[in-house]
Amino acid sequence: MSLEKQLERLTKAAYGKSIRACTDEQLYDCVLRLTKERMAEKPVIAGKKKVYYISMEFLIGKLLSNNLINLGIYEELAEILKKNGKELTAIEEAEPEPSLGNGGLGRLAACFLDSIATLGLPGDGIGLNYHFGLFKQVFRNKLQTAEKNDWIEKDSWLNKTGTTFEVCFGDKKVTSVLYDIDVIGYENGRNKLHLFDISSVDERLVKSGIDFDKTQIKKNLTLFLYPDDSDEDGNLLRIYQEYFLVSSGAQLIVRDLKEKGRDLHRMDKYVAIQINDTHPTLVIPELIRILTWEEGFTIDDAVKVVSRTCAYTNHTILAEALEKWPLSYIEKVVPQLVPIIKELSARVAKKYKEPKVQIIDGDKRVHMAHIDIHYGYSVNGVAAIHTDILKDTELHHFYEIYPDKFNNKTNGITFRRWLLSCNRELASLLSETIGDGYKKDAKELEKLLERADDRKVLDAIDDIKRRKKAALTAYVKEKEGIEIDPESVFDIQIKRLHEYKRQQMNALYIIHKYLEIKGGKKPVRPVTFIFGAKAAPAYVIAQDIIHLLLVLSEIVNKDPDVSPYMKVVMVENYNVSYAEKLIPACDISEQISLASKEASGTGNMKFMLNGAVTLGTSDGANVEIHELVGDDNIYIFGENSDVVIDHYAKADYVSKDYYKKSPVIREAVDFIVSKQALKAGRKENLERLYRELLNKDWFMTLLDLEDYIKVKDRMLADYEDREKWKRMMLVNIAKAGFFSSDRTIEEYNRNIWKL
Ligand code: 26V
Repeated sequence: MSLEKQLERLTKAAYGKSIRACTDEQLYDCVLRLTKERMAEKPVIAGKKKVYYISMEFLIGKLLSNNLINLGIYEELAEILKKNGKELTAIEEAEPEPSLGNGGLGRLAACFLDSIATLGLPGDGIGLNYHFGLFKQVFRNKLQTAEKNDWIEKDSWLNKTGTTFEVCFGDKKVTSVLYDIDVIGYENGRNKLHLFDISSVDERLVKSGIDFDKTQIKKNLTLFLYPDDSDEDGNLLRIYQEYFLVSSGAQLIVRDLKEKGRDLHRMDKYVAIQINDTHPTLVIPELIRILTWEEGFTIDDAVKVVSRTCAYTNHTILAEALEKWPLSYIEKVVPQLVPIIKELSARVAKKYKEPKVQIIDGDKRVHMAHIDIHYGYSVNGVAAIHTDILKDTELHHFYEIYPDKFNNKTNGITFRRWLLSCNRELASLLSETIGDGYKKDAKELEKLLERADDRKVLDAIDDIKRRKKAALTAYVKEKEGIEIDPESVFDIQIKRLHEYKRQQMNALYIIHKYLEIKGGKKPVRPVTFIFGAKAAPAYVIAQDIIHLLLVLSEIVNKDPDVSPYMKVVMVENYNVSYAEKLIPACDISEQISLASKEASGTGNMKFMLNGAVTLGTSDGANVEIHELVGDDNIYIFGENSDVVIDHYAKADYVSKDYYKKSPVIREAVDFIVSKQALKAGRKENLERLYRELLNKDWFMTLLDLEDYIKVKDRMLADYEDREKWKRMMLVNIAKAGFFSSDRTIEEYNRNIWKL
């Protein structure tokens, strides 16, 4: 049936109307159904061996545009709608965003599913069907507040499967219900994202905001992504969620193997399980439990085959982010796993005396990553520098025991979403200039280098940037009520709020610039500083940094001496959909984490692909971006990871010394508690932040501030050399091919999964 007929049939059936007579919301509903019908026709990707990517988060974002692109019907549908007086982009706005992840880790999982299907590899995601995704951020009195964020409508991408499993928490039994979302590869077949839900979930448990009774597990288990884990009930709920995920997932995997008549003793020949950070680690003891209790395996056989099946990805070296659960908590939630964990721990203790590699430590805490490393066959970091740090310092003792398990898989992003969908103009220009090949083989972007001196191509890239900046200007006006200058330089920092990412350093630069302008030193061109960031509700200093940014936004934007030269915008409720509008419009990509702390970053790759130039530290994937584009096409500043790691080892970083030494630093830091700032903001928050910077500054903001100011100023000056800048844009786009998640997935498959 023609696409138009199919859509017409759907609008008639659902609303008794023609396409033309439907509202955008009604059309979204019908286009959703149409897309799902088309996806269901795609063949399921099959093969002898399959990977299961198991993760507590899949930050899939809106799916309509991507699915249409991958099905190859985006343009045709847009045409049909246009003929009927409708805009596909307006219809896309009606889709709610499934924010089933916190940030990079969850978004990576979503990009990977796209690439696995695009490469035609058999691979499914296993996750949880949170009813409320990451909280909706609302600013009140220049402070972040959190509201619940629902995304499941009557019709959604979820398909009911009819499959259920029983999950036992000790002698408490609950029912796990499986929903599937189809994952279509770009011009390829279909895999699935399996999302488990608890049958007894009750949304009425939510009181105001995101508060709910954390003890009512049967009602709350799949209500929220990452509940506040600052108290014991929150921690226990987190373990309930983790076990619910892995038990449901393990049962699904075993059922699939048995249905296909596979010998479970050779499970590793048919299945690879990629464990996304330590959150799903319990899948290891759970599989061992199922094989020994239900399938008659000896413990030795079970341990052997599970260890050959599971592989672990580490996503952070931050100690506070590495899960260490008190054994007593696990005992409370899943007592049936405790003897298995103890046995796994005892086997390690018997073989290795080093305290740092034990599974259960002296305080009776279970180190989840240690289970993964001892009882998995692969351990990978997510960027070259990150993997090196794991080998050399954080996991050095493990590296000595298992050198062959360690490997690097530098992260990537799906170009379907982060270029073809979010920047259709740039994608068409690239097709005209170098052909369509880059869509399937991202390395072909390098062909663009041959045109690095071609005026027409350079101007065309610049022209697209202008159009994207104009579009963002209008959007920011509508959403935030702030007027920005589309001719200004757009300097953007969008990512979760965390001290190690150092949004506070950017804020200090803004203060510095503000004071310079007040002192009469006007920049040649205005600058617009844009931020987007959510902070964990219990993370106090992060809330204070958001407060400072909102205070600065008011002070700067309302000051008639300054606002013609600079503006500060903190966008509300930054999410994937907002990112898709911000990234194509960016000139300066802020990647300023303290060296050694950002495992990889993936926003840095998205910006580069869309022609922004990076201002960054030698951290995470910035290091590889630097290697690819060369010194002339990136702005690197700050101390490197060796120096930083050394400061931590010697505990010799004293922020106050930097404050005392430098009048520039002093002036900027003091402004936080100036009369002017205290008038616009809250004393409690600003003073706390000020004290933190002076007395602690754990992530060494002041260490790099002067260099940051210097290099950022140089970068802004270079922006005025328009020809030079355009060339930098082109080189960044041309070199971004390495960061396609297709490349990352090919590497995972070649070295780890071997599908
Ligand atoms: C978690 C937590 C939990 C509470 C305390 C503070 C804290 C800080 C960081 C984290 C991050 C956990 C893991 C994670 O999300 N890692 C991110 O993974 C991305 C995909 O590999 C990578 O690009 C980011 O650099 C890395 O931070």
